[in-house]
Amino acid sequence: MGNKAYKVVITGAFNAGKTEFVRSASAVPIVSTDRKVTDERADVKETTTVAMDYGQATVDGCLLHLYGTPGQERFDFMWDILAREMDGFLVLVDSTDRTSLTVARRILRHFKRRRRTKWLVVATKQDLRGAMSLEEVARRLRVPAANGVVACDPRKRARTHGVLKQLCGFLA
Ligand SMILES: Nc1nc2c(ncn2[C@@H]2O[C@H](COP(=O)(O)OP(=O)(O)O)[C@@H](O)[C@H]2O)c(=O)[nH]1
Ligand SMILES: [Mg+2]
Repeated sequence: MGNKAYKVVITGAFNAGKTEFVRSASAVPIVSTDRKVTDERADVKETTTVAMDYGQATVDGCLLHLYGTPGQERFDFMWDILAREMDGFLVLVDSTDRTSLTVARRILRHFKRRRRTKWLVVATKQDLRGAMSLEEVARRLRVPAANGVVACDPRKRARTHGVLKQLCGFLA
């Protein structure tokens, strides 16, 4: 008996919306490790994830353990720790930040190599001016069209749960 539980990693570059995603999706208060940004990116946002975000969501009867990663590569030692035993992962992409796609591509490759598992690319900030289309995100990430890129405002629970549902459909 009992529901299935899965470990899902939420990754992506700095400022893509990973912490917001875990926060809005989670049914419990998240465990967060945001600290003051100390480098030149302090003008982009005040705090950044240095170890992980943790939250839990129940979607389609599955309990999902959500682990958000740091985006900055100097904290990438955490990536492999968080990737252990994962059942699936999401790569979040800030649709307004074309320069972040190089890092996003590297992150996608890194996590794909860690474990053969299901993954989705999630394009955030589609509501903002200058956002890339989903097709452009896919092209720049070199993701096959069949794999698809889904749009999501990570601040909205209905949307984050929609994305998790889609991932769960692959996991089940
Ligand atoms: N307008 C808008 N803002 C977003 C969206 N997704 C994330 N943000 C904002 O982008 C900023 C960075 O989000 P955060 O979760 O801290 O990014 P992280 O570095 O990936 O953890 C926050 O101020 C979010 O509210 C979106 O879809 N639309
Ligand atoms: Mg964060």
